[in-house]
Amino acid sequence: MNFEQRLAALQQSSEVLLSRPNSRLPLGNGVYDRYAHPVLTAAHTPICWRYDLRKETNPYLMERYGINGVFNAGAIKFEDKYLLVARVESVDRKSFFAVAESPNGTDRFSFWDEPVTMPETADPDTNVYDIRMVQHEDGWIYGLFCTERKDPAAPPADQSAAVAQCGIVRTRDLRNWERLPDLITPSPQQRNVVLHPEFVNGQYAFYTRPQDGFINTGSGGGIGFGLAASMEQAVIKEELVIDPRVYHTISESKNGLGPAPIKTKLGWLHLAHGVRNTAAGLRYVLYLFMTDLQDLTKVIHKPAGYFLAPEGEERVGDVSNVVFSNGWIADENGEVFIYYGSSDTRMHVATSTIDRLLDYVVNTPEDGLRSAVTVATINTIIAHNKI
Ligand code: M1P
Repeated sequence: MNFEQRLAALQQSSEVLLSRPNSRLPLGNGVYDRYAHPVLTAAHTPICWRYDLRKETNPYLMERYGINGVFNAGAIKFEDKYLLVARVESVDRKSFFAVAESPNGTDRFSFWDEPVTMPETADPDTNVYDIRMVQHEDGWIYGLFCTERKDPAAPPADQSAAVAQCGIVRTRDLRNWERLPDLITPSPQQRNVVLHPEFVNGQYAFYTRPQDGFINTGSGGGIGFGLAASMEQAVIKEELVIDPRVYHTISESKNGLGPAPIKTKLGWLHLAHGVRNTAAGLRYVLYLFMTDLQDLTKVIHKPAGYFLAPEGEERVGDVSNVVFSNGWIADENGEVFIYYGSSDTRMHVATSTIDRLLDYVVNTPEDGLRSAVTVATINTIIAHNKI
């Protein structure tokens, strides 16, 4: 294949992928529907990002800078388009953000021309990932993400110790981004920080995930909550854990909030991830819970176990057995698009409705924390079905 033929083949395969329709898988579990294809993969990134397309400088038309994965995207509906602000990871292991848009939320996602050029602070980020997009009632669209830097206290032999903190940007159009100072909290490490969309007592409200170490939560962990007076230098003085880790549950090792919660007539609907350790490594699943409309720190419903766990190809990837969500979109007609990354490799969508999610959250029994309670719960369902 000569240069021209190879270029035509590359362009054609990209066009086929980007225009591929997605179809809802049959039956489902009644709570949500999965789809046949991932919505974003490394192959969805434009070929002009990965290839030098000039024959004089790239006669073999080889990839110059490969993309390893596209996953853990923030999501927002903007100007009638479904936008994903994806975590794109290149072969050098660095993540960055890039916006992809779809006309219907389930297929034909295509990246904007260039990735996001994220402004840095005076202390440059080594790696940025897992952005949560929120349209705040103050008028700005905020992006809260994890910024990771080498741990300055680590001995030279340790080249993996890092400090994770919450970086903050804001925008009005997702093209021009203003970087704000990193969030200051009482915890030495933060990931999975989310901005609440409304003011609380005139302050900005945050969901946090305090932890002692970069990977391990240490003695604390859980989903925290705190208030800050301003976003220009956001400082949380007090963090209250509202959804702690619990022994022998899906979030025994750690948990973290996903996207910003959705306001419903019954309460704030939250999507989060829970992590437990297994002989095969960490297993990440998604779960839902609801907090009180007035008291955001009060969990009023929490169904037992997971809402969505990795299945089929979702189970395999760079970090296998992981589903992770930091983006969902609730449409005016009540439809909900749940975007989730699988195994730190690709992005998927599942669809549901506010009504179905409320039914699930309110009517699913809570975790009884013992096998005997699980059997009793199932026996109650069986008994009702005999009547
Ligand atoms: O590799 C699994 C996930 O690990 C981290 O999540 P958490 O902070 O909850 O441990 C993040 O790096 C996330 O991006 C990743 O998917």
